[in-house]
Amino acid sequence: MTADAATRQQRQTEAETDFDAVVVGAGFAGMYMLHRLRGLGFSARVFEAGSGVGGTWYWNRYPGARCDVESMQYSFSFSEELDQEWNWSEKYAPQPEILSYANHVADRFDLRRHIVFDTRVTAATFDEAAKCWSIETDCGDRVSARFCIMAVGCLSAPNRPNFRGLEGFRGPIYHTGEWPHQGVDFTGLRVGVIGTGSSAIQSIPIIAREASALTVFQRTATWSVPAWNERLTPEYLQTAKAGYPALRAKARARPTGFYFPFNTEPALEASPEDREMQYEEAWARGGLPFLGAYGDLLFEKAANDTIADFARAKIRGIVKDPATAELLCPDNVFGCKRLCVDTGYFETYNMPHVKLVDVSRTPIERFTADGIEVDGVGYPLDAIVCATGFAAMTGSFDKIRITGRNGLTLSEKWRAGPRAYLGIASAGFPNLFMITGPGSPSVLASMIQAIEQHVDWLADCLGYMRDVGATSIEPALKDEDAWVEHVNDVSAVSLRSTCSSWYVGTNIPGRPRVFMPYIGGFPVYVQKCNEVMNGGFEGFVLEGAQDSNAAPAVRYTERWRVPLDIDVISPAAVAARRVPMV
Ligand code: N01
Repeated sequence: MTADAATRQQRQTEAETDFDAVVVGAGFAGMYMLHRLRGLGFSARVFEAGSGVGGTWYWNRYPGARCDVESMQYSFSFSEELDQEWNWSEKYAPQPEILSYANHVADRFDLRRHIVFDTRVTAATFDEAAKCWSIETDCGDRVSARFCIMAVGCLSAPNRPNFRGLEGFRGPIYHTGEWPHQGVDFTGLRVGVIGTGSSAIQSIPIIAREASALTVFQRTATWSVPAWNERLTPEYLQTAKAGYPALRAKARARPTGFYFPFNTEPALEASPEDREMQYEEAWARGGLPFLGAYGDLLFEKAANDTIADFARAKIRGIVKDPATAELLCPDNVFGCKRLCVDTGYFETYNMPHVKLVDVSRTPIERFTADGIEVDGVGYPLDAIVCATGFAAMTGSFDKIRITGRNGLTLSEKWRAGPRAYLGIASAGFPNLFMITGPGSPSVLASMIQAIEQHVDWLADCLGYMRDVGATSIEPALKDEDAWVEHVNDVSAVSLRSTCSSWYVGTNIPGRPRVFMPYIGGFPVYVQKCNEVMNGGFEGFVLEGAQDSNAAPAVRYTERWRVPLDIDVISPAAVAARRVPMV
């Protein structure tokens, strides 16, 4: 029997079956959720649109794709054996290696037989009488489950701007977030790249090496810090693995969910000479930790100006053509949009066949058969790469018709911005959960740690519901409202809320401007989740529980009960404390 036929047969066999849980998506979130559900003895089915596991790392195969959180930390932490047996080859792992890791996890924990691939969930409808979800797919499946868990990813719905004349372009158009699996050979081609976010920053230097001409269309100049990527030696791995449990514990206590040196001193209290030295040292370490040079950089504009000036000077020092250098110098808050981490990005503009086109004042007018037109000037191209990002945080939910109580759809409820208690569940949608949903640290923490914490919390929650015989759980509206307000309040104290970015949804025309992730810091958030659980799921309404006062058995959440140590908590958490916790 072929693999396709086997999948089809499996789907038919399963079509009549009820599950305790259906999980949507087999990225890191879906895989770990499945592992925990199976460990608790729940029946579960995962539906995955792709042909394999890995989520983001399955789809984003563009040249140069790699993680910008160090690989030793961008990995699951739930299994000490897994930590010890896997060897990362580089400081920042390339996409194929992360995908291999995802496949290794799927095999090691025997996950595949519960996953149906090549199948996209199209609808999920709550049956109020039966208190369960009916889930439909684009392959005609219809299954029911007590719990429906959305593991759909924060950056999984590609943003494809509807440029005029798009269909008339003669060459291929690629999106970095849905890259062809067989790869693309740009040798000798005139290539256009639209966008200068993380995906573009990583792919541009590599595409430039192949293309005969490369034109980058930039709407907003980007802040980027060198990665200084390197191979990891066996000695390094041995030492790092010996200290793995301690590293994991330190990471959990950090606002970002991953560990790096962080100087909590304010930049504004340092002398200009000391600041320069501090920035040089942080630049030499490179990567996202550059923002840890001082504690007030994302809270005081004057402090931010000092790091912005330093980084602009670096760009001017690298890029030889002064006009191009000026165009590449951002004028917004440093680190306001997601900071980029690069290898040779700015240097690429010194290559004679690479051109930068400013589309900030005069946007891309249209695609023609032969290329792109801006301000009446035609740029002839053989291939176009849209590195235009994603409908972040809510885009993947919008693709599924999710209908809760009284026929209300999630899209309708979220029209003015997402509303979810703790970023885990939304009132009116009982037994529906989201992993790293809007209102949780998610994209502002290391994704895998954020995922693990949510999954562990959910596993304990579902275990508790079974222990006390509860049939449904959903947030109380007043607690959800208070949490959403708190998320907004905290975001207002950070400079990150001041610019237009996918954090606030404004990268897509027409979307409401709402700061979607929770910026108060990972440990502050974890503490809130722990308190909610300790309090018998405070802020949630449980139906059908025989003894709802029974203390929840903490099976998996225990490892997230890290002490809140103010010395290691960033200004994000300190800022959160300026606003009363709900
Ligand atoms: O997307 P982006 P991305 N005309 O939204 C431009 C994660 N990630 O895929 O800034 C012209 O950042 C847009 O311009 P502007 C990471 O969290 C991680 O690069 O809106 N330009 C912008 O320059 C990251 O932040 C890794 O003015 C248009 C670009 O397209 C997130 O994913 C690697 C346009 C989109 O940038 C998203 O990154 C990759 C238009 N109509 C991604 N529309 C690592 O771990 C959009 N743009 C390293």
